[in-house]
Amino acid sequence: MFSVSLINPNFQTGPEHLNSFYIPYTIGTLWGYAVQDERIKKNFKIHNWVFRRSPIDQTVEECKDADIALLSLYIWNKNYCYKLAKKLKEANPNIKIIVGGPELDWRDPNFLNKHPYIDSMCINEGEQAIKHIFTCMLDNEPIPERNHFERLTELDWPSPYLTGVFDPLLDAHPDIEWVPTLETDRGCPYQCTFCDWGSATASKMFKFNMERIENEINYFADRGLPYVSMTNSNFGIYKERDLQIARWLCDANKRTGHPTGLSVSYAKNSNSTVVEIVKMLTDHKIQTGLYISLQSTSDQVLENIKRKNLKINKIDDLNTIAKENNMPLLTDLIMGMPGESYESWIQNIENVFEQNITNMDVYYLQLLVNAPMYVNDKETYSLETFDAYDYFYETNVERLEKEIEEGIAECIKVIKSSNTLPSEKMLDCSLFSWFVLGMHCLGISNYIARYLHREQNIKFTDFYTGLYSYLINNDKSFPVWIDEYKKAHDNWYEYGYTTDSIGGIKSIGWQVIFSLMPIIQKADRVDDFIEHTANFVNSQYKVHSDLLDDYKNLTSLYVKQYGRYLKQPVSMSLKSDLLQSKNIVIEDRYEHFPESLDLHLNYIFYGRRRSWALNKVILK
Ligand code: B12
Ligand code: SF4
Repeated sequence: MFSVSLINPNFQTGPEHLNSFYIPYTIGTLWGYAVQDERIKKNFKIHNWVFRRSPIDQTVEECKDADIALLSLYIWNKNYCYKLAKKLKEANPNIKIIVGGPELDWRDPNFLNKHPYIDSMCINEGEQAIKHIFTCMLDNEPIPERNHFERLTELDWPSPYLTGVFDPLLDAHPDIEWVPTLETDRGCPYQCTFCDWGSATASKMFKFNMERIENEINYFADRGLPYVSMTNSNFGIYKERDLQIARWLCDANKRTGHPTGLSVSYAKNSNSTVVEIVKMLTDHKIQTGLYISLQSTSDQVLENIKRKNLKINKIDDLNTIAKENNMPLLTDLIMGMPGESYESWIQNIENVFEQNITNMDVYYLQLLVNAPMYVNDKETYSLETFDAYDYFYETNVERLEKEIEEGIAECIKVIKSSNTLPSEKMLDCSLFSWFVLGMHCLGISNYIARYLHREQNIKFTDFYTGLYSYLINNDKSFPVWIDEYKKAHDNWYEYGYTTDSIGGIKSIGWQVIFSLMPIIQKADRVDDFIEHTANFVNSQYKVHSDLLDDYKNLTSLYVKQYGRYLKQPVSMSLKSDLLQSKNIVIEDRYEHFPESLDLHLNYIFYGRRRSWALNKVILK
């Protein structure tokens, strides 16, 4: 009998207090495929699971008596896995070390020389490779050093959830809020250059059978797992099938109360099905709106990253559909893409706001080692990167420094500059995004900016450029925060993480861009910034004082402020045409009232996609 260590270590995910970890699905599904073979089933058993980054020596102890270690390499665990593999081999020279996964640097011809403790590597899909390796072991044949199989076209092996593969693991950790992965199909017809999905992009899609999917959803719900993470590249691409899957998710929610959340990537070219799915999921409160990854609105950039001509780029069509279906539209943009300039970045923001989309995320471009952009485009666009650690360690500098010392710290290559965006311009893009994310997307100036755009044709980005200068000259803290932001940003670029605070808020590398509202709220200065905005508008544009009064009174209630929660709905009569409606009611969106300011500030960040920090304004 051979014993196997199944290793896919991860960081904790989501808000700290939830103690959430991903179920190690990938390695479980490989196991599920292999044990279909009766000989393998009889002769191989699970020695242990590794799903989190426990201290290496502890993990070595747990795994060292196994005959085989299967390690799944992702960007979040590669260095930990290499170190673990090396130490395992030292502890047990007979153990067979097998690696695979998207972060495997298989293009490097010296890979196995660099990592002599690895016995075998598997490129791209791993199911057939594992089965082959296990069979070689049973037949006493040497294991190939390099395995590369054609993709599977029939995805019909038993689910690791349904065959109970994970049950002992889940049962052993009742304190953990487990996150399951739902895989309903594999592959993607597109080839976005920043994406690293190995052989699965620019390729045919294959499907898992529906019975398996329905039963998996029920398994998650019956276990009370609140959040499901889907692997689909294009959910909604198969109309009937994907609608049915969404229906099952909703049915499960109705029956058990779970799942209550879902992460999924929608089809890029079939808007109507996607909208139907999202409508169903939002009606059941599993999702909060139509989330569209725009990445950029610039034709040139979209062409450079091979995302042109996708229907999701038609933001105005999407907005119309979202409106018709009374569904919030959410989007994200990626900063620093090939061909993006400061001007085109500002235009991106204008384009998004013009569509009345206020729920927006901004991310920095990441370069993944196996992504076409890294392999082919780095030189063409002079893409300079730095190693960012904060994605995994957040502000836990102590842990990061310890892991750097141990040689197991994980990082992501994040864009620093390109031939169209020198690093000082990148900082300008970042600062402007920080400003509009705080002021517009989180409510302080949103209603008045939209009014001016609607009634006086004022460009959003002109309005915000003016307001930014006004605040620099008229607020005592704002220029200080900007200096602190610049310093934190510089340090992030230089060291890959920061320990700086901005306005008393600890900044975390990439999350810094979302920090303005928490900064303002920590200082209890929402009303000051509303007042500043009103004064700026008064000095710059022709508007009636009634309008400014309405704007101030409404916004003070619209922004959810700690200690001033709307435990009852509030009715208001407006004197102006700010909202084109005289009577309104404002109420808390989720009736959720955290007991401490720190929790409140945390929810501003974690709840941003579901507009947690914005009270609901209902026109009567
Ligand atoms: C779910 C998911 C997540 C989850 C976490 C998942 C988890 N289990 O921990 C969340 C949402 C947290 C997440 C976050 C991120 N993710 Co993610 N994520 C995915 C997603 C959608 C599915 C992964 C999955 O489970 N797939 C199903 C398995 C079965 O497929 P697979 O991973 O391709 O595995 C096959 C092969 O690689 C191989 N294989 C894998 N392991 C092994 C091991 C052995 C021994 C063998 C033989 C073979 C083998 O066989 C498998 C089956 O054929 C993928 C995209 C995708 N659709 O795959 C991205 C993906 C894995 N994520 C990616 C990235 C970049 C990120 C982020 C860095 C994004 C960001 N902008 O911050 C973060 C970092 C997370 C963090 N802080 O730790 C990249 C990974 C690139 C890389 N080189 O690792 C991917 C590929 C997305 C992409 N298209 O570029 N992610
Ligand atoms: S980003 Fe999404 S759509 Fe683009 S290639 Fe990757 S999986 Fe496909």
